[in-house]
Amino acid sequence: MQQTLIIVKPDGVQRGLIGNIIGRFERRGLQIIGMKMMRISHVLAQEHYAMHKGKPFYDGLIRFMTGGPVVVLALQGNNAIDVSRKMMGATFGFKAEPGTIRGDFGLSSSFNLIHGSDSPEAAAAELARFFSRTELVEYKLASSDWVYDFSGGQPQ
Ligand code: IDP
Ligand code: MG
Repeated sequence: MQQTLIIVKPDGVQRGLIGNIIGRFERRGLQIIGMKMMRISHVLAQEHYAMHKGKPFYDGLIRFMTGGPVVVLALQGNNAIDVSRKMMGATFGFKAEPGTIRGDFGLSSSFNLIHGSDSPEAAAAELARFFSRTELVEYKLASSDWVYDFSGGQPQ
């Protein structure tokens, strides 16, 4: 089972979309193993978006991500990283397919509602960046026996 880090960005919080966005991941069958509301500090935002430093949108991105509270989620499930990225949709809202989070709620290139890790390496680093070990909760999700076929021992 793979884990990934999701952030409902400040626009998602302020537009009242927290529940809708989290609900989509829940309904898909992904397990929430960590969740909190927080304000991202300047230092944390710079660390999280270090790969974009120097790009024209970088300063605005840091202002955006520190401009209001966010909700961070740790999700677990089969192919959680790829599945979540597909559910988010393309980076720019005006290009994202309907049915995706950005494609259903967004039109902007910068205010695009959600962040999701884009690789196993990024997920590991981002989960450690936003959650302490004790904030990630291990438990059996009751629905998992019907989300996956466990008849062969392994989830299918
Ligand atoms: P991603 O969030 O889909 O992985 P990235 O290319 O990693 O997209 O960019 C990180 C974030 O930076 C985006 O989610 C978006 O908020 C912002 N961003 C990316 N490209 C642009 C741009 O061309 N203009 C304005 N903001 C941008
Ligand atoms: Mg990215």
